Amino acid sequence: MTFLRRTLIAAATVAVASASFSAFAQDIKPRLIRFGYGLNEQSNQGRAAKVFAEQVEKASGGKMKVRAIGAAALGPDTQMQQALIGGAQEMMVGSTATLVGITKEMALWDTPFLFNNVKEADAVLDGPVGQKVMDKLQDKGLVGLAYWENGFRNLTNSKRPVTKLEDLNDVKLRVMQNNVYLDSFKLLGANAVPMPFSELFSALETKTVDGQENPYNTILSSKFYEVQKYLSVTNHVYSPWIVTVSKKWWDGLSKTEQKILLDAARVSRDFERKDTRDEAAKALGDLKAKGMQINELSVAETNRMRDKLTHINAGIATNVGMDLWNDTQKELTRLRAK
Ligand code: 2Q2
Repeated sequence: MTFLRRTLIAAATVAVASASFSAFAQDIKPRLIRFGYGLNEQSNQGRAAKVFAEQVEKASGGKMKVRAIGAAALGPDTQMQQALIGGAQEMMVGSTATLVGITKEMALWDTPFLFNNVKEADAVLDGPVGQKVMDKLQDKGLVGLAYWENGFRNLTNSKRPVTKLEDLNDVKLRVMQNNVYLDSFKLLGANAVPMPFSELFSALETKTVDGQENPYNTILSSKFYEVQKYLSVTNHVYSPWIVTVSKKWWDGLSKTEQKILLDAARVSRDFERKDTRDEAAKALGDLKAKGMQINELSVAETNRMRDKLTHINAGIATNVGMDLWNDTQKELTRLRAK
């Protein structure tokens, strides 16, 4: 092929691409999106934030730029939420548990042992119940786009292996800033202390707290194995993350721009869930290799824990509303009958 011919073909390709693009190009303005998150860049949260950024840039022909800012450099979850509400920051991903002070319905996801497996979690979160909870954010100045997976939470501490509830008695345990978590671990006998995630590593290191609970992925990526000896497999609750947008800012976007963000949130969600599950499947081996001592809980002890925690369900149901609570139970019964 001659040089001229190659050049002509290249020029024609560009022309076709920009013609199909220009149909909606005027709907896309140059935008800078600050997308904050709390874990580090090497975490499952960081990897998925990168996928989100790439998707948005690709779909907007490079006009919408996402600056993904991790490690709570824009502040812990609660601070970023306020920045979104005020319009000082565009987007974030964080725990649903830290949103409960803004949207009480989010406490539904804090219900201990709500989901038996990730299939149930995906079905409920991506179904009508999950959407209903997400839509509640809009009255408070936030728009929810997708639920990502944080995962099933497990207990670590530096004092002793927790094999029975009594082992928790004098353990100072960091929990998220959320009353359901606070009440749950008090009920289990621990000395529960609410604290933002960004302060957790150093609190564990200095023994300000003895323990914490998070999915395997986070125990690995945040290097908690350096300051925690014991891991007890409790799987006491499934914890979602949620991608949110400042409503103030969102309302000024065109439909095309909004769709680009929603689609990218869903693409990154699918990537993130798979990535998280792949990592979690190998994580126990990795954590053992890093020196952690891991113990399972006996069926009898797991049942004791479940029974105790059942006592807080009535309070959650009242707080999120009986209709929402019953819809969730109905949906779970339907899924389990399949
Ligand atoms: O224990 C926690 O706080 C974590 O499970 C969350 O992942 C953390 O708060 C993230 O939302 C930080 O972005």
